[in-house]
Amino acid sequence: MELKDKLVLVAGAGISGIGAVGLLKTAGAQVILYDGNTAFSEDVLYEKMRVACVQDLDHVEIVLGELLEEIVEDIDLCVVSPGIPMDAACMKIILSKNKPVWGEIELAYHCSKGRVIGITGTNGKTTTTALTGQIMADYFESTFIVGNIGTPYTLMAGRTKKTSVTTAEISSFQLETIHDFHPVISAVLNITPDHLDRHKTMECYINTKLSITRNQTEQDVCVLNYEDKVLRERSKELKCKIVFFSSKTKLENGIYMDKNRNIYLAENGKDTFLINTKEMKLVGIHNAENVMAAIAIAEAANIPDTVYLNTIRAFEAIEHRIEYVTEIDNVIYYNDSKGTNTDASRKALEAMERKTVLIAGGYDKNSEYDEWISAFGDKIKCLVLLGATKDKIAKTAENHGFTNIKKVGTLKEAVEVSAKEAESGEAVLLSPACASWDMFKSYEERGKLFKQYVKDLN
Ligand code: UMA
Repeated sequence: MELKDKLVLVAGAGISGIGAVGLLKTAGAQVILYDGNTAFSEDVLYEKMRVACVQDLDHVEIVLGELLEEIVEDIDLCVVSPGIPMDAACMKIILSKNKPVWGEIELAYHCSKGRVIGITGTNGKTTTTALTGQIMADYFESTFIVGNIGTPYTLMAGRTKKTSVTTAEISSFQLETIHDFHPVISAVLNITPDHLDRHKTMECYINTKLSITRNQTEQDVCVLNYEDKVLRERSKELKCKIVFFSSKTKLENGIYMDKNRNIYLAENGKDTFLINTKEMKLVGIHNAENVMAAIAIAEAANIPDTVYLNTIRAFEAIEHRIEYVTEIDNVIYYNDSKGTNTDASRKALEAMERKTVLIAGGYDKNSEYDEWISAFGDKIKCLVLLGATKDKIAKTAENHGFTNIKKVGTLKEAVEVSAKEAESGEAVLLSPACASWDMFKSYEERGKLFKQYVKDLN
C-alpha cells in the first residue's frame, strides 16, 4: 500500500505508536493517534512526538478514550501497537468495518531497507537479539537492534539503507499482525506456555510464533532449537532452510554442545570446535542455547567465526536477566524481573548455586504453576509472593507440600521480608514467573525498583 495521503489511525500511544506516527508522517500519510487511556493529555502526547522528532506535528489528530465508529469510517489503514489485542473494543470496531490492520512491525518493515533478522521464542529472545545485534555491529557498517527488546522498529526503520542489517526481537503480540514481514534469517528459540490469556490456546500461540517464517523461501534460513519437540516436529512443514542448535544432541549439521560444554559447528558430520562456555561471561545452559542460536545466525550471515567468537567472549548478561545486584551480609541478591513466565523463572532457579529466597507473583496470564513449583527441590527455602497471582501461586505451592510462604503487599515489603528470611551464604532472587503489568509499567520498572529497595537495605 502506498502510504502518501492515506488516512491512518495509529492505535496505542506507547513507544511503538509514537514511532509509527513518525514513520507515517514522513511517508506523507495523514494520522490520527488513538489511545484508550483518558489519563493521557494531548500536551503530553504532542511532547512525546516532539521528542521522537515527528514531522508536521500540528496535523496529527489525537483521540482519547472511546473510539467512535464515525472516526473509523474514513480511515484507510489501522496500525496497531503490540499491547492491543484484536478483541479490544477499539479493534472490534476497526475490524467490523473491514479496515486493513498492520502491526507496527509490518509498518516498519514496509518502510525499511536492507536485510532483517527476526528472533522470537518464549525465552532468551532479548539476550539472543542483543548478542546477535552486537555481532552484526562488529562486522557490518550499518546495523540496528529493534523490536520487543525496547527500541521500536518503527523508530529506526526510516534510518535504514540498502546495506543495513536490522536485528529484530519479535514477540507473539507483534507477530499477530504481520503480513509481508520477511526476515532473511529467523530464529525460534523455544516455545513453552506464555501469554495464554491473549492467545487462548497453545496451538494458537505456537502458530503465531511460527508465523515469523511465513514469508521465508528456500533462500532463507530459520534457526530452531532441536531439543524443543514442537519445533523439531513443525520444522518439517517450513519452506526455508532449517539450521538446528542443540544443548544435548550431537548433530550431523548445525550447532551443538557436548557434555564438556564445548560448542561445535557440524557440517555433514564433520565437527569444528568453536568455543567452550567457560570462555563466555554468560552463564547457564539457557544462555549456551542463546549463544548457539546467535552462532547459527552469524554463520547464515557469512560472518567469520573469529569475529563472532570475539563478540561472544566479551558479551555480558543483559539487565533484569539473572542480574547480580549486590551482596549484603553474605547474601547475594539477583534481579530476574525479566523472568515473566514459569519457564524463564525455572531457568533462573536452575542457575542459582545457593539456597534461595524466591520473590514471585504478578500479573495473571492464566498460567499454571505446578511444574515450576516442582522444580523448587531443596533449593527454594521460602517463597515471598506479591501481585495478582499471589493466592493462586500460594494454593498451588501448598498442594505441592511447599508451605514456607510469605504474602506481601508491595515489592519493598517483599525485599525487606526476604532480607529477614535469607541467612548468610544464601541468595534472594526476584524471578516472578509473571508479567509485571498488575503493579508496574514494565518488567524494567519492577527490576529497577527491586535494585533500589535492595540497595536501601544497607
Ligand atoms: N492501549 C489501548 N487499548 C488497549 C490496550 C492498550 O489504547 O486495549 C494503549 C495503552 O493505553 C498504552 C498503549 O496502548 O498507551 C500501549 O501500547 P503497547 O502496550 O503496545 O506498549 P508500547 O509502549 O508500544 O510497547 C510495545 C511492547 N509492549 C507490549 O507488547 C505489551 C514492548 O514490549 C516493546 O518493547 C515495544 O512495543 C517496542 O517494540 C514489552 C513487553 O512486555 C517489553 N512485551 C511482552 C513480553 O516481552 O512478554 C510481549
